[in-house]
Amino acid sequence: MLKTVERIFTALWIASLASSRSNLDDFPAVQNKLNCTFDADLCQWTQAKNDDFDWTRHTGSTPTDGTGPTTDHGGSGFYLFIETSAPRALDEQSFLISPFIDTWNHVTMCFQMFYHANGASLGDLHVSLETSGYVNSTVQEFSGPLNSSDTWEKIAFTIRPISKFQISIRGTVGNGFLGDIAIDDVSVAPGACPP
Ligand SMILES: *[C@@H]1O[C@H](CO)[C@@H](O)[C@H](O)[C@H]1NC(C)=O
Ligand SMILES: *[C@@H]1O[C@H](CO)[C@@H](O)[C@H](O)[C@H]1NC(C)=O
Ligand SMILES: *[C@@H]1O[C@H](CO)[C@@H](O)[C@H](O)[C@H]1NC(C)=O
Ligand SMILES: [Ca+2]
Ligand SMILES: [Ca+2]
Repeated sequence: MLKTVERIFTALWIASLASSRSNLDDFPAVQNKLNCTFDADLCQWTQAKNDDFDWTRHTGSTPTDGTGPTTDHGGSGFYLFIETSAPRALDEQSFLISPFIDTWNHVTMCFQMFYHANGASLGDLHVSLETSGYVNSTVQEFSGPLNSSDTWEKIAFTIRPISKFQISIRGTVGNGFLGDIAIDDVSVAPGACPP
């Protein structure tokens, strides 16, 4: 009797291990969840609802002269930006959130994104990797450096998640309407980011 129960539990344990292994995202699945040019849509990224406003998907120049890009990073597609004209106010925030990624512990990958920060009253751009589960905290983050040149700049940081995670991109409104901050071409590649 005991032996049978033991066997059943062992079988159940092996089955659950096998199913949790097959549920993990392999690297192509991770890229499918994170890579996005924003040219057609937001891919699998979503607009947070419990924040102050949404990212705007746009092509060409932003509506306000003196801020924002004139084209997307690719040259003719779409990008996302925070429109900082009225009714936006100082320190309001918008979050773009990736799907949850569940992959092998300590898998190393390089997260890359382009941003454009041009204007006299820029707020802040903050990219963070958030874990879920036991600890609800930011484990890796990137902030700025923003500057006022009319160019697309690259952000790249190495990710080594220790559990299920998602990436959150936060744009914050600065002190005025010349603060459009744009993002484009989010992607992830295997291995650490090149130095
Ligand atoms: C974890 O973060 C989420 C999203 O910010 C929040 O809704 C939730 O309440 C947090 N949970 C805990 C235990 O802090
Ligand atoms: C802005 O970015 C450009 C391109 O990377 C760089 O050459 C320049 O030094 C930066 N300016 C400031 C003030 O950080
Ligand atoms: C994701 O982006 C990486 C880096 O740019 C690229 O090498 C890879 O082919 C892309 N994968 C998918 C599924 O789009
Ligand atoms: Ca684009
Ligand atoms: Ca929002």
